[in-house]
Parts: sequence; structure tokens; C-alpha cells
Amino acid sequence: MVTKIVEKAINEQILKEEDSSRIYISMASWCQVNGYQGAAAWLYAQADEERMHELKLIHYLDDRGGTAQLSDLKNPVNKFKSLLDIFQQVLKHEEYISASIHEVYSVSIKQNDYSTSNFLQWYITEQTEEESTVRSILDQIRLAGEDKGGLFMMDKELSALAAKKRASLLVTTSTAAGA
Ligand code: OFO
Repeated sequence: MVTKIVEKAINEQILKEEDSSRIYISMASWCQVNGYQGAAAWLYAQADEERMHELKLIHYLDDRGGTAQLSDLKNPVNKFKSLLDIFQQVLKHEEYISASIHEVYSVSIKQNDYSTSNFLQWYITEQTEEESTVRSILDQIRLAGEDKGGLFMMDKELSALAAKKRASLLVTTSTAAGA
């Protein structure tokens, strides 16, 4: 059984994961209409991954006798300056999510809820990986600068990364479904 305090902290995180998914869909849509098909594919896959993060938290609350509560979300921004601008915002957002996960972890420790702390370890590791991936994408976009050829190559690279992400999402989803 989770305490009301832990339940509230997880519900706030559920909202943030759902919000992340919508933010990335909005960014993906901008990339799609601005000729960055690879970046769009990566961001759409990232949006699905965030939804998976949200569902994982909902299932956890269900399993521990808590109640998931979905809340209202604000409209995501849909205007961006460039691909660089988008990925700078992705990194900033992921850093914010990491800090938020750490906060939920800290609540679980204060509540002596070691099952939740243990469960949240998966998110802590996931965030480290996500930040690192986005930093390396950003480095490459910065290297390309204004060079159209460089940005084209980067977009192709993002397309390959999107395919990898989709494949790992499929494995995670089928494992979770017991397939
Ligand atoms: Fe990328 O954040 Fe979910 O956890």
C-alpha cells in the first residue's frame, strides 16, 4: 500500500510524463512540416516512450493499492526557431524531468517506502540515458551549424536512432505484456 503522500507525488509525475509526450508530439509535428523527417520520427518515438513511462507509473499505483488520477494539461508550444532550438528545449525538459524523478524518490525515502524507491531506480537510470542521448544529438546539431548538408546528415542519423528506439519500445512493451 502506498501512502497518500507517495500517491500524490506519483500522480504529479504521471502528469509530467503525459505532458512530456504532448510536448514531443508538438515538436515532431514542427519538424515534419519543416523538412526534418528523421527528427520528427525520433520525437514521435520519444513521445510514445513518455506515454509508456506514464502508463508504467499508473500500473505501479494500481499494483500498490493506490489510485491514479489524470489531470488537466496545458497546450504545448508549437512554434520553434530551429532544430537546435528544439533539441535545446528537449534537453532542458529532460533535466527538469530528472530533477522531478529525484524529488519523487526523495519523498519515497522519507516515507520509508522502499518498494517505491526500488521501482523508481528504473526511471533514474532511464533519465541518465535520455539526457546523455540528447546531449550527443545536440553536440552533432551544433557541429552542423548552418550547414544544410550537415543538418541533412544529422536528420538521417535521427531517423536511424528513431528506428532503434521503436525496436526497443516494442521489446519493452511486449515484455511488460508478458509476451
Ligand atoms: Fe524522458 O522522461 Fe519519462 O521519465
